Amino acid sequence: MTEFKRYTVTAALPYANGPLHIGHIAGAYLPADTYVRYLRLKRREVVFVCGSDEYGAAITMRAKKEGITPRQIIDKYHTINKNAFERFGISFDIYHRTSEPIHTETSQNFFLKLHQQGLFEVQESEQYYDEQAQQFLADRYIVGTCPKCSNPKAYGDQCEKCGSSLSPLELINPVSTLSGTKPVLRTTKHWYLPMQQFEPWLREWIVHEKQHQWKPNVYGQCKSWIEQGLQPRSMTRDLDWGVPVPLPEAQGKVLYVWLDAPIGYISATKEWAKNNGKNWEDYWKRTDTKLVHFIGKDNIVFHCIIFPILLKAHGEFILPTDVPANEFLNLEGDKISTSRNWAVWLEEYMNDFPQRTDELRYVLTAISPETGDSEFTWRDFQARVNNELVAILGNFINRVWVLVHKYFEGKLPGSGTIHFSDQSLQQAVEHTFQMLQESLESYKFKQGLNILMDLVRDGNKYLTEGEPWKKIDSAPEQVADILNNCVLLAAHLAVYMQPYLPNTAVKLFQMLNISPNDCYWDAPIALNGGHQLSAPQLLFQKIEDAAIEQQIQKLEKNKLMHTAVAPFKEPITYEDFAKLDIRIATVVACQKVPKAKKLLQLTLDTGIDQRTVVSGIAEYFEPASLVGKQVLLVANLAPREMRGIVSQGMILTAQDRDGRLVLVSPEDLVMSGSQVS
Ligand code: B3M
Ligand code: ZN
Repeated sequence: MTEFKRYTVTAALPYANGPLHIGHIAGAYLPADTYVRYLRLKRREVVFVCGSDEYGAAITMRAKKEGITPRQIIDKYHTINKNAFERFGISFDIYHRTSEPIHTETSQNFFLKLHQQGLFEVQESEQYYDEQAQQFLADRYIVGTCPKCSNPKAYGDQCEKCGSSLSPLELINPVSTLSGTKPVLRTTKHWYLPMQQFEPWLREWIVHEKQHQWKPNVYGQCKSWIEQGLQPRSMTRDLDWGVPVPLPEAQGKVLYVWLDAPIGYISATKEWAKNNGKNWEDYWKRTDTKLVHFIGKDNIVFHCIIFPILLKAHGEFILPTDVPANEFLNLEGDKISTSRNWAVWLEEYMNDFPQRTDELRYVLTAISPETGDSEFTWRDFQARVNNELVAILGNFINRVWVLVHKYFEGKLPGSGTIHFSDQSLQQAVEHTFQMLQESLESYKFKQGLNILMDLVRDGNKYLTEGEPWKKIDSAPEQVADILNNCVLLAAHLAVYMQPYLPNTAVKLFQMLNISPNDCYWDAPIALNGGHQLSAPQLLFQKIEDAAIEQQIQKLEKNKLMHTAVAPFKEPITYEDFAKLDIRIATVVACQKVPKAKKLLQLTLDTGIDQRTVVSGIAEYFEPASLVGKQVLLVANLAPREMRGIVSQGMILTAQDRDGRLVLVSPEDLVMSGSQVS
């Protein structure tokens, strides 16, 4: 295996078009941060870059929705997200922006170099144009019927119902979301990356080099892309929001957002290097640098196929060594969705659970979607915090500190350097060190966390079985020995937990009364007899039922507010409406229709006649409960026969979100036969 001198670690640049939720954190930022904290503990040279992705249709669509400019959108969400990451403790070395001039320059130069090499194929093609809005339409701006599953709301690039990726030309009945009109085809010119030319190289690189190195979910996606055959992909767009294409003949065109965004990692590194006296090229152009991209699974093709092709074609850059992409995190049985507000927002979590970022880090790692989709539930969150962090980790440390203070006034007994006198404890520590390191190096963060917690369990067991409270009078030497072993174990835990639980580690170092700077991954921990420990503090507190109930209720409320309602029907004229004769009628009798589960037979007094109406509401009403009620009747509906009964009209009901029907009735009693208009 290659020895790397330095690390360039990137985390996907979030679109600056909305706030962050736990799915983002679990998908990319938390594993990246855990990894980087580990590397720093190993005293490795590392830069950790991220920033806002500020171009593309994702931004312009949001701006349109909020009724403000794209610039206002990115300023707003860049600030919000940068602060949220900081508050949560994601330790980027820089959180940059793709709207910065250094990024424009970097991505334009990148494009120009490829252009000068004659890489791009310039092609004219027909693309959808909105004549009313006077612009070409990004794929996302076009909706229509999916040719594969008939979903009427498929986007120009993808159908979210069946998951097929589409091109706008495949949509049936395309409509522009800008103006609601039918777009027309117009000829336009674009610069295409001939991806197919790179297929043999890509095959060699991915199939031969990465097959056993990359995670199966990542490798699998790449392989299937290659197998399907690579197509030329346009690297320019007709949009007014983006990095301008640096060619005189490309007036009014911008770079494809998936061309400029990954270059955003490079421009962020440049900016960081400039501010920190480093040479950015060391981080991007030297083969002894390990480049690692942390992303979610929807970004795999861009980071494993398209960006590497661009880097390779450019010629001066290294390629990613690893792309440890995660799958998705679901929430309480449903996909996380920004538009439906079905999410736990990072900012809200931090407000509702102040000073409890490590708790969320712990749980999100414990349920990390490393190999498949996984799920966050509030009950599980509570259980893991209470039964693991509080009951296992917090409890061990607390017991040890209380005992050392009780028996030895908080001073480590004895003199000289403390070593493990218990063989099996020493072995457990060594084993943890090895396994944890292996897990972290291979992006198995969940596994690493389990190994760490097992060591805490070993500590608890050792303390419980040692029973120092029973021996303090008869064998104080033995008690001293047990507690020294426990404190030494705690000191190791403080080091090993740092990547996962950085704030808890700080507290533990305070309690140990040693500086975290003196302890790093490979350094032996020196504790001496006579060393004074600080007073115990509680590392974690129980999460109460009420707090969890409140979160669940908040989600439920959102669900109610965001349940999809049917779209409006085609407009009608007043004359159309006036044809309906809707009357108030009073139920005078009601009975079930034999052998028809859903039907009730109602006798209605209309003020003019008494008539029979059959209605499909039997599942929701007891017949007797309806007698005397007033209902709305469509009185001039042509009679229809159902189960041998002629129904003269129809009564009006409304459907609840769970499909339940309720009667629509006048608020006050009115005369039967009153017209409704
Ligand atoms: N902004 C997509 C996303 O947030 C995109 C990532 C860019 S990484 C260079 O899913
Ligand atoms: Zn579909």
